[in-house]
Amino acid sequence: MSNTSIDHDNYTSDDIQVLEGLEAVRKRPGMYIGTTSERGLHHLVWEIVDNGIDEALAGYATKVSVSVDQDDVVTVEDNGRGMPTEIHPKTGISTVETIFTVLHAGGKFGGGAYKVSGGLHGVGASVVNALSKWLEVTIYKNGKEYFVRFSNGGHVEQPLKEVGPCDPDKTGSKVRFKADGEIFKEGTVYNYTTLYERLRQIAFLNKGISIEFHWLKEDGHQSHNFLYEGGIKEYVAFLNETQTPIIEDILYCDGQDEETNIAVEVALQYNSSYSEQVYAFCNNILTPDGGMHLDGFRQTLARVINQYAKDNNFLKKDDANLSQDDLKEGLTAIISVKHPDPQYEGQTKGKLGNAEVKIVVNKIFGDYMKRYLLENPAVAKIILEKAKTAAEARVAAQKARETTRRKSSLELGNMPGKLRDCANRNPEFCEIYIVEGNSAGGSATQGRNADYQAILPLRGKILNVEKARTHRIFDNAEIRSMITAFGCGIGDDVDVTKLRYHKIVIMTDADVDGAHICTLMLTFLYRFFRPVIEGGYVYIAMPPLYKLFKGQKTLRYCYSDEELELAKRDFGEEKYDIQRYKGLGEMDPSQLWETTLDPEHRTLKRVSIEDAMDADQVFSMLMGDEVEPRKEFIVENAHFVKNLDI
Ligand code: 0R9
Repeated sequence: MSNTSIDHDNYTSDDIQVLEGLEAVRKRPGMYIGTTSERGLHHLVWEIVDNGIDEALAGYATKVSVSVDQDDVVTVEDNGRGMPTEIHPKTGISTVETIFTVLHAGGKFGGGAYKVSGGLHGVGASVVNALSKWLEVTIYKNGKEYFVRFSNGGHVEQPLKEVGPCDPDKTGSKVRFKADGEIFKEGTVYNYTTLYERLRQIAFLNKGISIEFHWLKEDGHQSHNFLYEGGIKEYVAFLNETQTPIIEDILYCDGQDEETNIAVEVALQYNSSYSEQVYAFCNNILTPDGGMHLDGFRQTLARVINQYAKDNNFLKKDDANLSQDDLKEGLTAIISVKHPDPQYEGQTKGKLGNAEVKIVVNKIFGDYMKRYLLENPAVAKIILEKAKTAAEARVAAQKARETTRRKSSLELGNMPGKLRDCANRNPEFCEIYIVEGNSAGGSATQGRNADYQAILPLRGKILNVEKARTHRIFDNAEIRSMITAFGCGIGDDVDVTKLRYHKIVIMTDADVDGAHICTLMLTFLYRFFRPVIEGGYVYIAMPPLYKLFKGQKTLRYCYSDEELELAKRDFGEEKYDIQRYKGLGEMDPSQLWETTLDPEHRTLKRVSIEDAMDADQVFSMLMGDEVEPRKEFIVENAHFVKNLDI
């Protein structure tokens, strides 16, 4: 843990800055947690978990546990030193009350250290308190148990007091809270999968820290303990579970730069696929747009491998270098840096801007990689051969791309034959529905508003992007139609300012095949149009599952089983029939408009980069070479994959 330790010794309660009241947080929660949707709700959990992780990274705790109970009360507990309980000189109240009631109080951690929560969100405990119906803190230290309770947005209800003795060996902090339903209007119900996946990710990113997850809700109790002694090395192994590694080792290095206090960890392995899974993190937060840590990694990998190739006659003196792209094929890697003062750039703040990080990654990863190749010539040879093949394919792809580009110039009239374009030419107002199947495509074309809604029907399944090399992808007619219709280029050439529609809506049947096509589409978009997803331009249409009707009259459309139950309750004794929609094809154009196309009534789910990442994972597994995980998935999800032809 030495490479990630934080010096807390210089921290005194005086450093706490008293800034502003919690009322401001309740007035404009979005300013502090981004959104009050389900995402914002989970943000509260991450804030408190981050504080526990900070204590563990400081070397004082080994465990953080998270529980969610029936009533969506969250409990986070660590076994660290216990939060400070003494009276704070500036405020005259206890330090723990201060950090939970004063905005930014937890903020300044001595300086020179990195607090993982100081990253993208890092708003602190007081914001969680402000947005909670009630919040309780229990502290165990010096053989005593202390307790404080706040309610209604952070008001002290029960000031800190000693409530009894505790086991003299027990130390730690426990925070319990119930999010405030008046702030989180969409509800305070947590999502099992969201919590599970992020907690597992935090455990992967912080080797040796045990993270327990207890889900104590009616839908079935579950407990997990995530503990990875190998950290991101195990993360890479996990990502490659669905792949066939072509080298046995997972390369791993870590180190810290004393001057800047930047800590770097890199793990990588090559597999037999043609796609890459490379994720860069700063202070435990994914940076989807990369930045200096990722640039440093790619640059160093290319530099070291090219040098090795030249030194060992894999490349002749005058041969062109292998490019960074050539080294991407089949690469699975995690780059994780910890920085005391990270700067995030870009519209969505998803890019690490600190230039010094690149230098540190260059040094730490470069030294390691150079030595690894020298000591493992057999592995070096495998990587070089893979990269050389990729370089040849790249030249072929370039040619194919030029041909496609010529064929798909943006001139009007050059649009694909199947595209039913809209009249409006302002992308901001334009939408394109990618529709599964011809009959649904026909209904959608008739039902849409042709001024701003374009329809592109897809026939059959799009090409298996996992197995196909880039240049083959350009041969596929369905894919070419999409590339042309979007108009923004593909892969590294994507320019979202040229995107012809600001809403790309995937519309598939609400059945197994539909889900499969949706996964395929997301994977394709994730691999080749990532900035379009990141820009928030991709949506999934949610067609209704049921119609309640009486004779000719539609009473209500229901978009989920829960909604159906609600409707049944609402209509009570009244007589009505229920139709279950099996596919989009069953709806006539006007119904399709009413339920799925009309902006006034439709439900669209915006696709986040995490959704796309998940789709990509599932997809790799379903399409990859490894049979075992696929079998497991199919057995586990038999109801879902029954008719899947893969
Ligand atoms: C349940 C999640 N855990 C926490 O929120 C948590 C905060 C925290 C902490 C300290 C120890 N454990 C913690 N768990 C701590 C203690 C001391 C000094 N620094 C940190 C100490 O005893 O001297 N703190 C987080 C912020 C603060 N403490 C502080 F600002 F109050 F100091």
